Amino acid sequence: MFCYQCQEASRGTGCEIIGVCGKNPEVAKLQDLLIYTLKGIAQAVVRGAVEVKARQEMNHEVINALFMTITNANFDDGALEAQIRKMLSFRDGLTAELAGVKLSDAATFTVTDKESMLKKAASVGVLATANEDIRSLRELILYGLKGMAAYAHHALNIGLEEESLYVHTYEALAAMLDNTLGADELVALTLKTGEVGVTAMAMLDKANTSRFGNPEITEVNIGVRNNPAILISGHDLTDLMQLLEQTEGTGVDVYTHSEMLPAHYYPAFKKFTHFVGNYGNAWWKQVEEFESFRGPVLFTTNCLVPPRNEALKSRIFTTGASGFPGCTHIEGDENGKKDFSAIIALAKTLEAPQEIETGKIVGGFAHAQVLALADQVVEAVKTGAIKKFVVMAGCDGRMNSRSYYTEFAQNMPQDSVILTAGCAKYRYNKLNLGDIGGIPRVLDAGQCNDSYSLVVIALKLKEVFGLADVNDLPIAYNIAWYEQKAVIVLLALLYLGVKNIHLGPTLPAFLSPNVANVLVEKFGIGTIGEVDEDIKLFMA
Ligand code: FS2
Ligand code: SF4
Repeated sequence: MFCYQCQEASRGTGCEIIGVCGKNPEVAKLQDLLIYTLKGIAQAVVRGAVEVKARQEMNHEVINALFMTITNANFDDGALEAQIRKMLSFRDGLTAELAGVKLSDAATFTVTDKESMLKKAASVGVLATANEDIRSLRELILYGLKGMAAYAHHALNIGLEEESLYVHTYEALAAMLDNTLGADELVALTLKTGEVGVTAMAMLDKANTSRFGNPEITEVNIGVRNNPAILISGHDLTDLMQLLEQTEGTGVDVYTHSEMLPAHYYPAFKKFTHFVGNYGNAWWKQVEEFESFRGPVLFTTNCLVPPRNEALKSRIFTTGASGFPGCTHIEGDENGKKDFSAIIALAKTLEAPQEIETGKIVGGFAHAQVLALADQVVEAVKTGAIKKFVVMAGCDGRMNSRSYYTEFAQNMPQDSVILTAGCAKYRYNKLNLGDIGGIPRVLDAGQCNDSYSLVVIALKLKEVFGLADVNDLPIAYNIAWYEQKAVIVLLALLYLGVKNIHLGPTLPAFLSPNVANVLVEKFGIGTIGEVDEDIKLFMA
């Protein structure tokens, strides 16, 4: 196996024996073959000038397949094998219609069983591209597509989709098989991927807010009640809605974990009195927090950490693109309806959660809420009460070096405000950093996809202050990344012209020195250093 798609890639270069995330070589190889199969489909679509709009089912499964390969989403070899077979059948149905179209191996290879899949996978993974710069750009685009696919998947669950996203996905995946494309063409394709990333995030924002209302300032309880309960993690709000509807009146409470926290900010979820609060912290703390929670856990997406014992495994359920062998997976019917009765029945037999914290955290500062406070915010900037905003969106992770973000937040000057989204917030959202004239110093917009809200806010401020360039605003970008959704957020920001983004705690292993140089020279991308020095730099 070779994988270097996330920030925790072994030794900062790549996982080769087993993933730091727990992904085993078999799963890694099946994911490689699944991606290769998608490239074959994409080539057939592009070369055969296939009408994308007419391939709804295939489009949806391509998005689902990409999502399944995101870090910490799916560790289930059986599910990946089944998805490869499904995609091969789409591919073969498609190529059968394209007589005379010249296609390469990705569109024509055959496998019979898992063994032949693993054999084939060995020659089609990341390292199959020999030139390290081309490989770097191809993987940068691919990881952006994976992140975009996750957002598109959530929007689709609410009923929204955009043909242009599928068209770009096919074009970009097909381009990865085209050895005539050089670095310049791939850089252009990278920015184009950022553009469709903006489209995907805007679409998901529209889907979420039209279905669940606009997030509003909310105090979220972090303590517990004395009822049996279910913990829901991941990002999918339609799964949460179904779980809340099915648990209503059963005596079973529901709590969010990690990236599901922002669900509390939406009006549609507030009506459920058994939707108690948020339990715990970012994804990587689940190892200990699921023990003390004591009830069942439902994963709607990543980030899943492989459960260490059978007892915990029996309490973990997965749905959507997530999966883990031995954990019960709940499929939806053709209308997306899911039956969570097994989780509810199990919850009733288990103890109430053990309290690990008490109090409240405040969030809900997505674009509509912040724009409703725009006069207050603009006034605070004009009077100098707020001198700087620092966008600290992105992901949290296990590395000790991420304590940088806590220290950074603690030591920022009192006249500065953090804009956040994603699970990165858990490094500082319980610090009680105070407020500036009633505006909290940590403004949480929501999940990582709600970084879109931060962009909307920035563009609005640019307009209000009559600035020509978004980079002239008093906003600095200190983004923490971990998995591929942060990659699409980064590409989206680059596409929108945002410069001088700092990315930490380390730069991606998949950036070759030359590609990293392009990002430094063209976009002023940097990494992080010492907290004190960085604060001086960001506040300048
Ligand atoms: Fe956090 Fe994991 Fe949100 Fe990422 S829970 S690192 O999925 O997408 O962020
Ligand atoms: Fe390693 Fe990250 Fe890939 Fe997992 S996803 S195998 S930790 S690089």
